[in-house]
Amino acid sequence: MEKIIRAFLPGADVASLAPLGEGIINTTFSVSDADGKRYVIQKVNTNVFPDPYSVMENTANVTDWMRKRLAEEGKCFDRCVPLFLQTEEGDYLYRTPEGGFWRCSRLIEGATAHVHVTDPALLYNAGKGYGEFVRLTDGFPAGTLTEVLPDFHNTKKRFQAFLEAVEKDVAGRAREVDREIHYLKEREELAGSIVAMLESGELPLRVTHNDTKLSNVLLDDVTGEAVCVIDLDTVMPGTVLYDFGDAIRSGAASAAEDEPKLDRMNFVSENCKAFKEGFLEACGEILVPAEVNNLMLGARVIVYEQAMRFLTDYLNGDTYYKTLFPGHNLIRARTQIRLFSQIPE
Ligand code: GN1
Ligand code: MG
Repeated sequence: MEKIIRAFLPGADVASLAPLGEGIINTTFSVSDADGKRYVIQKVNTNVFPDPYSVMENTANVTDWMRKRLAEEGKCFDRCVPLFLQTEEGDYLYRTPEGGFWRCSRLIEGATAHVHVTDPALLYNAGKGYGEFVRLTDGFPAGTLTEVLPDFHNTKKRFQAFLEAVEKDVAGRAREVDREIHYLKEREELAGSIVAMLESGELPLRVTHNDTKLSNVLLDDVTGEAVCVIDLDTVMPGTVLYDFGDAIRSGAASAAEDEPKLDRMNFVSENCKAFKEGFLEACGEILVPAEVNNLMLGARVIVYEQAMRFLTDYLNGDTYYKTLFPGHNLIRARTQIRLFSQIPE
C-alpha cells in the first residue's frame, strides 16, 4: 500500500489509511498527506472494468468538460467536480507488479455520501445535484465516450443473460427462486421499452452516469445541498431515463437494497416527488418532452433490471457483486422486486 500511495502522494501519512464508502465493486480507502489534506485511494475492480485506462479517460474528459462549463459560468468547481491525481509519469492509474490498478482523487471534505435519507428536502437537493450533472454535461459529444461496460443498461440483453442463468443454473439455485424467476419473466415486455425508444431516436443520447444511487451525490454537511456527483466509472452514452430511474431506486426506497426484512422495503412517493422536482428544476429546460414524460418509466425499468441483475448473479453463484453471505444477492433481488411492484405505472 505504501508504494501505491507514494506513487500519487509522495508525502502521505500512510498510517492514516482507512476504509471508505460502501461500494460493492471497487475497493476504497482514504488517506491524508503531510498537510492533513485527504484523498481517496481506490483499487479498480478489473473483473468488472477490464479496461481501466478507458474508464479514466472517460472520467478525465467528462470532468474537464464540467470544469470548463463551470469556469465559463464564473462558478467555482473546486468541490463540485471530482479531481484525479496523476503519477509522476503523468498517469491516472498506478499499476502494481501484481497487475492491480489504483487511482487517487481528492476527498471532498464537509460533504457526505448518504446511503439513506428520509427528509424529502434532502431528496430535492439530491435531485438538483443529479440534474446539475445533466445540465453540465449537456452538449458533450456522448458518442466519443468509450462504452467501458457495453450494454450496461440494455435491459433487453440483461433479460437474455437472466434467461441464460436460469437455463444453466450452475449453482443449483433456480428451483428455490421459482417465484422470483416467474415474476420477472412475466414482465419481459418492459425490458425492451427504453431500448426501443433509444433505437428509434425518440430519446436522445446523452452523457449518462449510470450509477446514480443516492450515495453517489455528496450532500453538504451544513446546508444539505448537493455538492458533487462522484463515482464516474460508468459514465457512458445513454439516456437520462437510466440516471433518473437509478436515483429513484435508492432515493425513493424506504430501506437499503439488502434489507433482510422485506416488508421494510417500500416505495416512498413523497421522496420520489421531491427528487423529481429538484431534478427538473436543474435540467428540465434541457430535456425533450419524451424524456420528461418517461422519467417514471426509467424508474420502473431500472429497478426491474436491478432485480434481474441481482437474481442473475445469485443464479450464477455470486460471481459479480461482492456478497457477505450466500443469500445476499437473493435478498437484494427480493427488495428490488418488492420496490418495483410499488412504483406507479
Ligand atoms: C454496483 O459498486 P457500486 O455500488 O458503485 C453496480 C451498479 C449497481 C450497484 C448496486 C459497475 O455499484 O450498477 O446499481 O452496485 N456497478 C457496476 O448496489 O456494476
Ligand atoms: Mg458505482
